[in-house]
Amino acid sequence: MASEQTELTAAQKRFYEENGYLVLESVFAADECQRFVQHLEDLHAGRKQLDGFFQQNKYGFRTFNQHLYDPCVLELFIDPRLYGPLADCFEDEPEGVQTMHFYEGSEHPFHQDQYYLPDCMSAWIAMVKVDANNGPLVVQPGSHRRRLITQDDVPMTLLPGETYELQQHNRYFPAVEQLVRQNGVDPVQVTVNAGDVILFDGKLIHGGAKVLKLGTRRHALACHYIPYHSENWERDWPRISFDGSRRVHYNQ
Ligand SMILES: O=C(O)CCC(=O)C(=O)O
Repeated sequence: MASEQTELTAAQKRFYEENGYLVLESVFAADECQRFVQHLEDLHAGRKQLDGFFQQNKYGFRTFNQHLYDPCVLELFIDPRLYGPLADCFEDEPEGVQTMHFYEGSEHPFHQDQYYLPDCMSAWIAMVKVDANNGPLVVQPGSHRRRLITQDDVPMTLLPGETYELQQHNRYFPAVEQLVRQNGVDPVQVTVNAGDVILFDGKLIHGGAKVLKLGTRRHALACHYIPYHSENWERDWPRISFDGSRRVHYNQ
């Protein structure tokens, strides 16, 4: 059964503020997750056609901003069950800005999402059981209250001959690794069941743990949001409210 929680309890809010993340159990029901996984597998295998469907093989197989062309993803992205918890964390209206659907564990090195999307936070929806075998999220608790590495610290501008991947691997990820050591707190793996949602702060240091059972599926939809009053939006795709309305710029 999916839970009907509309806002966070005081204890959940305290945990989120202290640790920078929080697991909400059974937000989505098992049959909702199964239908979603089947949809994604049908698209992957070519059994279903969808205009715009595109998978990247970058930190595992994944799609990027599928909500912009797939109503199934959009529906989950702005599902009313996510609204209360997100609004509670932001203390503002959440607007959806980005999705990534992961077919498998990403093994993504440690990073902070606000390096890429200022002011953001995430709702990471597990569509299957995620444990040590298939590459869970790994987080450094409390790191959201320490330093944020920004593009002023590690510019995104590429050096001569540098690719984006090299910028990340040679300059950005090492800077975050150093911060992990400075923060001095042991990272933890967050294991969850299908239908659970991990909320996490955009300053929290996190990544994808090593996949122990190679070839296993790890369907998870990573949803990113920014507060309605954030002026930090420079992308050319829309900010989407939970009523479905869209705007591209802050002042629209
Ligand atoms: O799902 C993962 O393994 C990584 C997700 C992530 O890094 C993100 O959503 O920012």
